[in-house]
Amino acid sequence: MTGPLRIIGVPMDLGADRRGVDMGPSAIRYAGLGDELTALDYDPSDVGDLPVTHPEVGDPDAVEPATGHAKYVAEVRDVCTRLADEVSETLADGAFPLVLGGDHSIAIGSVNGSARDADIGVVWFDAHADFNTPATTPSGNVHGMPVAAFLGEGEFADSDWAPAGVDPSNVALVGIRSVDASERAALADSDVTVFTMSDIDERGITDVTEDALDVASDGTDGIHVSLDLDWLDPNEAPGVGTPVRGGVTYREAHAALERTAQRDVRSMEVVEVNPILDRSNRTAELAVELAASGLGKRII
Ligand code: 4U7
Ligand code: MN
Ligand code: MN
Ligand code: MN
Repeated sequence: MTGPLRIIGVPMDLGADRRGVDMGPSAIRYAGLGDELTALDYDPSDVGDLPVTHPEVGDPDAVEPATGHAKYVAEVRDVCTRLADEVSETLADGAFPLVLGGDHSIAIGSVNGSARDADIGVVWFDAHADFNTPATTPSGNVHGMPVAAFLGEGEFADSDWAPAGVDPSNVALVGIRSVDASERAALADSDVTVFTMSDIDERGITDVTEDALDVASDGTDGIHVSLDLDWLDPNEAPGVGTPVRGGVTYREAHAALERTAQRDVRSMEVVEVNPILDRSNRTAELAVELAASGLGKRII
């Protein structure tokens, strides 16, 4: 890769319970993202942050699609629509879109934008499956739903949240260790490929990542990489709202992103960094390092 790259901040916290994740884009920039990308020979430009309504202003009870519970869904939809336009324009201009979250609900926008003029695969590095729907969610939080949303699962069927250009057989979840019972059933019925932490224990991170990248590459024009920082063990990445013990190590995370950089990566997002819960901006610094590995940084 290298070449023009556009940084798109999305200070979204409407899809999660913990306030503070809206400061993620600032913390990631402060951790030196721009300089790191310039050192990698990218030509980064920063479009700033998309405007996001504050929770005090929005309507937590808005429910859409019609059944179930999805907090702030109207505001999330509005932000994701604008983000999809921004990502798709960035690609049309020949630049690489790097999206900074914000909670993981923004992936609905990133994926819709990346898939607008292409068939894409998705590699989802996360502790969670993010496969709930408004009817199955235990929390009502949209950051637990983006994969179901962009694949048109359940109440998301026939909605404009599901772009034509993403086939479930090209979606791979990696490092999963927290799955709700309803998500487990829905995943078993779907063509999504799930690589759990146990798969990583048994087969090692590089083999598992290569398989996930194969799933996402098969017959597609490129890969969208979605990195939720709670993918890592909380000892490594304390600044996240929904930590789950037993995540990947620092080295495993880099190894996975280094493999990823060898493939046809079309767009990327780093999400769920919460500076309020962090220690000395450690998780934001990690986000910068991992983005750099995913964009081609090598030790030598
Ligand atoms: B994240 C959860 F119930 N599954 O739906 C839910 F455990 O984007 C957590 O991966 C979702 O951080 C976590 O609320 C969303 C819960
Ligand atoms: Mn806010
Ligand atoms: Mn997530
Ligand atoms: Mn997660």
